[in-house]
Amino acid sequence: MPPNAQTSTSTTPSSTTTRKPGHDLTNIGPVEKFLIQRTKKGPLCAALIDPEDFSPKQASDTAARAIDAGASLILVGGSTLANQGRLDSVVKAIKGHRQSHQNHARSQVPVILFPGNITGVSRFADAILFSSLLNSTNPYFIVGAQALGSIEVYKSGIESIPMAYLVFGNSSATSFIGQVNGLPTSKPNLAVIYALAAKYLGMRTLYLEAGSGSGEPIPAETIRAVRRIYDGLLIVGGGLTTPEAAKRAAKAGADVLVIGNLLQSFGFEKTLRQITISIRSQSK
Ligand code: 1GP
Repeated sequence: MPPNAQTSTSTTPSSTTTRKPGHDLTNIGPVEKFLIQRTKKGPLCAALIDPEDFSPKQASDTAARAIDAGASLILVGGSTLANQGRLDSVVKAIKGHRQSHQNHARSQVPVILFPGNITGVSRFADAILFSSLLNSTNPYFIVGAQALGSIEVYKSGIESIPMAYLVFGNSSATSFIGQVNGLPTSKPNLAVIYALAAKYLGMRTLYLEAGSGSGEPIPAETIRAVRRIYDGLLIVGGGLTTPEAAKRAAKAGADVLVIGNLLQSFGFEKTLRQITISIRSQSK
């Protein structure tokens, strides 16, 4: 952590600050390494907790149940999150539960921020998907929020994973809030040119987002087309609620499948377990 990280009120990092893994452009941090190594063996399932939908206790219980059902990472965030204190409480609850548990699998699972705005930063997380919403029409979501939020990331010392975020369609909360020019699901070539831009800009992770609760997950054809030209970590989410849909996405080349909405349904573990088993069958 940088000197005076927790006490400084300055927004200017000290020039004498020692470099830490998360701040070094040439150094990939431990969480990203973990993801790269694990996804080399096969696709992973991420459980997405939106602090707007869960109390800290519900979040930690849900995360624990998701891990027991086979989730390999926990994402925390949402597009309408306004209360950073709530985010801190949720992240702490999930990590506290995880660390106090004897179950080795649970204690190994990283808790990663998936921010929709500057309120999405918590120093208690293991890493942050530091993302740019490349197909937003508003520069705030491409780089403005990132500049405003960057100092909190710096001060916290948490690992930053550079990510391009691409949103499909125009009817999700994410597309509305992020003011996106939604990518058409039926035009894989448009996704491909954005994915190439992400690659050439050095973004090591790419998230194809259909929108939470979408009735139309990202088509396999689009994932396949992007996979052909993008060799970084490929995350896919939105509307993945069945083992069949998850398997299609994994088979098409997704490295990480994000499951959000499903976690709010009673007895979600059964379906989540089927999902994690079905994507494991795509092991490389
Ligand atoms: C939303 O991609 C994620 O940002 C997850 O989508 O809630 O539909 O699973 P669901």
